[in-house]
Amino acid sequence: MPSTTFAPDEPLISTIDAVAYEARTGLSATPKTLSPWLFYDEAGSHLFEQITELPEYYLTRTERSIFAANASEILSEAALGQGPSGKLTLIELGAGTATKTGILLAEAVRQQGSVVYQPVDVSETALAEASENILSNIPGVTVRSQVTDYTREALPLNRLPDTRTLALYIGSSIGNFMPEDARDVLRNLRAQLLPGDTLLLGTDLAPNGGPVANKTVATLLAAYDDAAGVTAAFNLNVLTRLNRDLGADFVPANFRHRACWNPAESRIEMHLESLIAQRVHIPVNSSGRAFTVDFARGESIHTENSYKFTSAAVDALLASAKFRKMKSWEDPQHLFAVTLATA
Ligand code: AVJ
Repeated sequence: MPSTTFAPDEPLISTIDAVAYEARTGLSATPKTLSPWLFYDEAGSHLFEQITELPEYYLTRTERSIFAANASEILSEAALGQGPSGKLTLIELGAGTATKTGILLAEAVRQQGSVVYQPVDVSETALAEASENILSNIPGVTVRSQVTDYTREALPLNRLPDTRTLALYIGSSIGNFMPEDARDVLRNLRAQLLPGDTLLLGTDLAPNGGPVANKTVATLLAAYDDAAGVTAAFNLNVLTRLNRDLGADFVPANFRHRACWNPAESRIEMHLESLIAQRVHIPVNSSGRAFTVDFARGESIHTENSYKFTSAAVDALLASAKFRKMKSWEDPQHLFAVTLATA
């Protein structure tokens, strides 16, 4: 599918259709659910950026520190087997504003003189910010951004002879998917890569599950329920989005943010819990007809899963998608892992 452009406050009809479809199917299911991609309208993308800077949200800064400590090794491993005149091209799935990627791009420029960077995201505004950041801070990078839902559409892999592609799937984005879906996303990615291309996967590690003590469940919960209430605002913003995009009449103050650890599934769950018994009207749905949603007091909408992996689980996930693990790096506290695998 070709790249599409739209003003952030004026989504494509097809975006509204997708929002309507999610709302109708998710809110008529038992238990009620909404897909996490709905978080990322302009306000939600901005709130997510704020989350990444919170003291409790260790993920972003920890992954950045792993890149900073190991960029040279990561890039040279990924470039192995490349032709003599070839250069590594970096493509990033779900790039967002690409704040951590700069470290890897600067190292790629150091190693090979220049680099082509292809950020892919569903958010046009995030991509615009990504290219601006990269272009003004790292000379030698050519940015080719593309608005694409990488879970459904083909990746814009522009290949030059002799070059290898390094696909970045970082930030624990894979953690949003149920295990089989995560495997399918990686299989789909691998099907579009050539032998010798590589994947760099960033995963948040499970609490005290592996061979070493790393983080407590309390640390994990705080990362998803911060003291300043930014994550609560991020979660509740999905209701504001449904109001705007579909003309729904959610009163966000009638819901509260809840984060919990599900040890059986090894995931953090985010929910929006209805504080009262209430009925919500949604005038637009995917078949163009209005519908209503009833909430009992205490009933919740499950809005996100964020899976946490042991290093064995990362290996198993990669193997299930037929990637071969090359090497992985962790921070000294074993909070987060970055794994390089070949297609
Ligand atoms: C962007 C999916 C990696 O799961 O940690 C942050 C989203 N949700 N705080 C995550 C998120 C609540 C984030 N990912």
